[in-house]
Amino acid sequence: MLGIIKAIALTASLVHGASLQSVTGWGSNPSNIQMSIYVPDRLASKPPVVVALHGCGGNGQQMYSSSRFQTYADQYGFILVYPSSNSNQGMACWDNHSAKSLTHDGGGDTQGIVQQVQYTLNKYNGDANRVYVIGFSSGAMMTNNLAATYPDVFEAGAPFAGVPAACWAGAGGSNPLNTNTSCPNAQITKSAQDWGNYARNAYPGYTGRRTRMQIWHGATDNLVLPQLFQEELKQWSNVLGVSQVGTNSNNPESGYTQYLYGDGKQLVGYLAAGLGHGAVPYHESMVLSFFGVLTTPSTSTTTSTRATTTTSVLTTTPRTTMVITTTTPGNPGAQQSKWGQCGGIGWTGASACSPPAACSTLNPYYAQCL
Ligand SMILES: *[C@@H]1O[C@H](CO)[C@@H](O)[C@H](O)[C@H]1NC(C)=O
Ligand SMILES: CC(=O)N[C@H]1CO[C@H](CO)[C@@H](O)[C@@H]1O
Repeated sequence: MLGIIKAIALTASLVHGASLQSVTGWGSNPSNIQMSIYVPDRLASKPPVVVALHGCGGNGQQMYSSSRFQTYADQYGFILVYPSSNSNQGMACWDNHSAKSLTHDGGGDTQGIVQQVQYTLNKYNGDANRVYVIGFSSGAMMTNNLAATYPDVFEAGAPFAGVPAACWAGAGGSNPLNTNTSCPNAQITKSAQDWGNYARNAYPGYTGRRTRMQIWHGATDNLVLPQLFQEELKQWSNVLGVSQVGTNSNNPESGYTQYLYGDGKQLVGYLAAGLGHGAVPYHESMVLSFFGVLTTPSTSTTTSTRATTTTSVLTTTPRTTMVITTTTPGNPGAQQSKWGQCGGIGWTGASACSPPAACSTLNPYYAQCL
């Protein structure tokens, strides 16, 4: 009996062989950010690299545990990079407003993230033509900024609840606690041409390939208003040179409206009725198929001896089968400030919010002080 239990425990540890690892020494790191990486046991021979960016108050670990991208990495052999931003006044957000971050090789967060990508490509012999970025909220804003500043690096991107590239430009700071919230309040609206110019000006003189975009937003997002979804579409339709051909309701599922541009391969948007900030699920398989990474690797190399056992077991026991019951209690003594995380699976930080903010469960993985 004991033997069986031991065998099961051993199998479990073999199944979850790969894990999130923190990495140092990956580059000059101009803005003091951090890097974590998830390298599946069974790696494609020239693996694609997908960067996943957290929202304000989060970090790479939280982004990892609040999404299921790694289950697909296990299956398809691509690498995931989870950067963590430098914390700003106790609240870690991405620098989405400064000229440093809004300029190609400007010495800001965008450059640091690209250094993490270069490190990963070099170390694992990755495919430089297959690098992608996905992000939520502040991370979605960075996704747009990365598409503007590094179209040469990112082949496609998927922002969830973001704003157009350079929407915060000139705000001097763009923490949601700031007084100047013109951008997320949709007081900055521009023509497609003007938004396009903003993106192009992030990398003057560049004439190469542009980042394809799949854009997601909740129609009742009252932190980053849904109008910003339209502004993002305007920006990328101009940059990518594609026009809207129509909308399709209940696509990909009930309550979602698809905004289709051209054949949908360059630009497509999904607006989710009745969903607020942080409530739109990542739709990992749609994002990853848009990127084009859900193809079975032709050849694979093993990074550890665990590899032989993982494949078959993982397909039957992905993390997605996790049963979601309650919000993790977290640390009851501490208080989280407004917009910070206050619960969710794997969360061990503060579970109370500084009044008048109250803890609101946005999805099983993420509760936020609102
Ligand atoms: C507020 O921020 C916007 C950019 O988001 C900027 O254009 C505007 O000048 C800023 N307003 C003030 C008063 O600083
Ligand atoms: C809404 C949002 O994420 N804004 C962030 C943009 O970047 C600045 C600078 O790091 C942050 O302070 C904001 O919170």
